[in-house]
Amino acid sequence: MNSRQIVLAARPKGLPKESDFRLIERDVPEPSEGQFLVRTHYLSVDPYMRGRISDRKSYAEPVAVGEVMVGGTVGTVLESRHDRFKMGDIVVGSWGWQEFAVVNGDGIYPFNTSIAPMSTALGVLGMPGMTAYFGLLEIGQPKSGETVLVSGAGGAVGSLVGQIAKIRGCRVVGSAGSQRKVDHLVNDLGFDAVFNYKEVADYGPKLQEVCPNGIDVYFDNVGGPLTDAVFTQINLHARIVVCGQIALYNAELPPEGPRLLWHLIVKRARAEGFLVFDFAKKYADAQRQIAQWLRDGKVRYRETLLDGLENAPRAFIGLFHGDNLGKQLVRLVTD
Ligand code: NAP
Ligand code: FER
Repeated sequence: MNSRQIVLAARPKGLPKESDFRLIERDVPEPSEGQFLVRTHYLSVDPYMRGRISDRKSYAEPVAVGEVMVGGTVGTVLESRHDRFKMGDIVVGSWGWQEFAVVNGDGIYPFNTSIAPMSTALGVLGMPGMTAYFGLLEIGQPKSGETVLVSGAGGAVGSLVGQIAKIRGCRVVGSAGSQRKVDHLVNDLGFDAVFNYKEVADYGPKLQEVCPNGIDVYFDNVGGPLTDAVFTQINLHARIVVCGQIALYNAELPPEGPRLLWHLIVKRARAEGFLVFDFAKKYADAQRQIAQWLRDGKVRYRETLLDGLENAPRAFIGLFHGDNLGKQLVRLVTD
């Protein structure tokens, strides 16, 4: 049988373009012993993919030009010659931007859709959910009454960070790139204050206005000039959770910003980077807790869907324009 796939056509320079990707058709072999055939229902597009398609050394080899794009996927087993997976199972894994794939089960797990719909395996109950949970609770260590600021607050990670910080009794402030996101975060998710960073000329006074008691935890999804301004507003023993730096992912030369580590000395503060994968052994605990919060109505999530494999490059590029509210997914099959 044939499967459509998206392959990397060229290494992007700066902001990726649709022409950096190509749609092709390839034959999918019959599964042999120990393998099974999966059909992709949803695929994830994530900011980290910008790093995987550049030449930069990373935790994994970059995607080669001509190779299928990497990425989280969820779907159903169509045919199986594997002992642990049978036809009809719903599975989550990382078989990339393709309609069908033959896989051996490594890194593939069953997903229980009685908890939440299949798509959440890539969002609130998936990698972004785990990032928010461990990044905030283990690296940020928020305490009741503290002020938590989260940048990129309208996205998959940021929107959950803010809600978990509210559950922990914090005052939660966010930054996001559109009025629609600001309204959603304040009105639907209970953020205490949110500002549209695109409409702020000078971040210092804005941060003083929205964080009158200073900043105890900064969960940074974006980096760049906003993060520079935050360094000047942190409290004694503040924690800066370095989760993402999306404002810099397309930069061809690293921008030279102000050098701000002085503030860490004066405030005896900590800035710590982390990778979600380091918490893999504890994912099941976090999933149980987030599922409970979903059932109790304490956590809500949004998804932004684009239909059709051919739209995966557009969905990915849209992340850098802020097109998504909540988790950006590509839907290949309607549930
Ligand atoms: P997301 O927030 O759902 O989507 C990306 C968002 O980034 C966009 O919607 C856009 O929102 C914002 N953005 C894009 N360009 C920007 C810029 N120049 N300045 C400020 N904001 C910009 O993505 P996500 O999956 O939740 O990931 C959020 C961050 O966490 C990313 O930096 C990602 O790399 C990081 N992350 C880290 C780990 C880890 O293990 N450390 C794991 C997962 C994710 P606006 O409308 O607000 O601009
Ligand atoms: C991310 C940003 C960076 C992410 C992972 C990385 C899983 C890791 C990069 C590296 O190891 O080079 O959003 O999400």
